[in-house]
Amino acid sequence: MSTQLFSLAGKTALVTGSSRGLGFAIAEGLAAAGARLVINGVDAARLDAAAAALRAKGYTVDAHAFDVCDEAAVVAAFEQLDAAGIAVDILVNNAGVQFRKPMVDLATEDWQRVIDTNLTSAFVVGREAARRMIPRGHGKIINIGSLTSELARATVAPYTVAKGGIKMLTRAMTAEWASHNIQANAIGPGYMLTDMNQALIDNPSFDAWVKGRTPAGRWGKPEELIGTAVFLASGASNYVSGQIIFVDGGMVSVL
Ligand code: GCO
Repeated sequence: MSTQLFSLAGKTALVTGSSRGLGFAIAEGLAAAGARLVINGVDAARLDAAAAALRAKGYTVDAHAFDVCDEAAVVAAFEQLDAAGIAVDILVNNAGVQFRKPMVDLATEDWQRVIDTNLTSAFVVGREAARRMIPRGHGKIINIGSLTSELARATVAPYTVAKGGIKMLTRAMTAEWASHNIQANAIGPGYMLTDMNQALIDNPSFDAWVKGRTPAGRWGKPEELIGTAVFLASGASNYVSGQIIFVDGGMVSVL
């Protein structure tokens, strides 16, 4: 099989929330497969450091600091890309936050913030990207879900609901955009070694639970998402849409 099938040469990928963690790993992997990068985050200094690290590896990187929850900022960012002649071929909706608290103690404003960041932003950024992909006749959208797109855990209700919504938003995008040759799919990471999970990693009983509950017997590494991301971003997946691929060491498949 030709490796060209998985090449992203000549393509531009926008990865939201890519100054660190899963987003940074996915962005680096897409660049290694040939993509030009547009990276994003809310912290300009952290984003510039990420851009410098990626450029040091020879990748072509534009950095756009904006809050995916700020619709006006998202629209302005796409207008800046338009003006610069940068067409987004691949969108990775990765930006997200976690907030752990039992629902009986959860303030509605905290619920809403997680839903807005993890789900609504994927709709808004996806809509702006699709408005440009449709006339060009092609596009790839990769929404970052979670094993919590499928399974619930106590104390992370808004995250779980948002990630469940990501799974169905991916199908809704397919329903409306597959006819325009836009493939929308999702990746469902399992328990990954990221800053967002550091409190869990450092908790000996939670660490033991993850290792016991995960058939692979370990936490996942962010770079272990790259292969699935490149597949879904490439011509190898032109007839795949509406799917969520769990990269979770087998957790959602086994009791
Ligand atoms: C938690 C974790 C999970 C992780 C996991 C699923 O508190 O249970 O933050 O929600 O994000 O990697 O994607």
